[in-house]
Amino acid sequence: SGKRLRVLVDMDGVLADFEGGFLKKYRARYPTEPYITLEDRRGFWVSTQYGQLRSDLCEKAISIWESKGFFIDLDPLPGGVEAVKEMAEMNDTDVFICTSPIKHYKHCPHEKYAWVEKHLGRDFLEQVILTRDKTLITGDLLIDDKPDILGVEPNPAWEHILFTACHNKHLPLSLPQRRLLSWSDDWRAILDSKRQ
Ligand code: UMP
Repeated sequence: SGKRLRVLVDMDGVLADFEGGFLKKYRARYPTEPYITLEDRRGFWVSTQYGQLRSDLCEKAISIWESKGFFIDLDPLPGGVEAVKEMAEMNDTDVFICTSPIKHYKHCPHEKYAWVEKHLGRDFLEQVILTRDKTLITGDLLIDDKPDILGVEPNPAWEHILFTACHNKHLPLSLPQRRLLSWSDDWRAILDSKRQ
């Protein structure tokens, strides 16, 4: 009984393989330049770590995700599409995909919608929220691989569940933060823990 559960699910690094897609296209476009393996990734911002490797590599990294085709070509992460479809079918449960587009808006917003249509179906376009400030969106849960989700609202409605990614797996969890290790982990128990 009680009210409906609202789950917000991030896209890059949670449903779509941003890190894998980036590294593959970076190495193809800049085959002689140094790169950072997924094992050596630290910090949410890829551009920052590439800039630390060599200052000019920051803009080379950015050129990859600003290119046409980058976001639509991202592979789904294992189990993510299936989990979101199952979640959406659950009683008293609303699922939204909550994702931040890059400011170079020529391709990214379009391709994020196209990715959802391709992998989740046309009806799922109703569930897409594009925002640069996720603290404004109300929900019970936000499943997201970014460790610090900040914005103008100091007390967001959601509990942030940190989705494990190559760049955050070494971070100590700042209690009481909870993690989802992958889509094979028990996401159903996390949803149940928030139901009234
Ligand atoms: N992004 C950058 N720079 C980086 C890494 C990612 O601009 O170094 C972009 C990709 C996504 C957005 O569009 O940031 C992250 O969105 P969320 O996963 O927080 O929704």
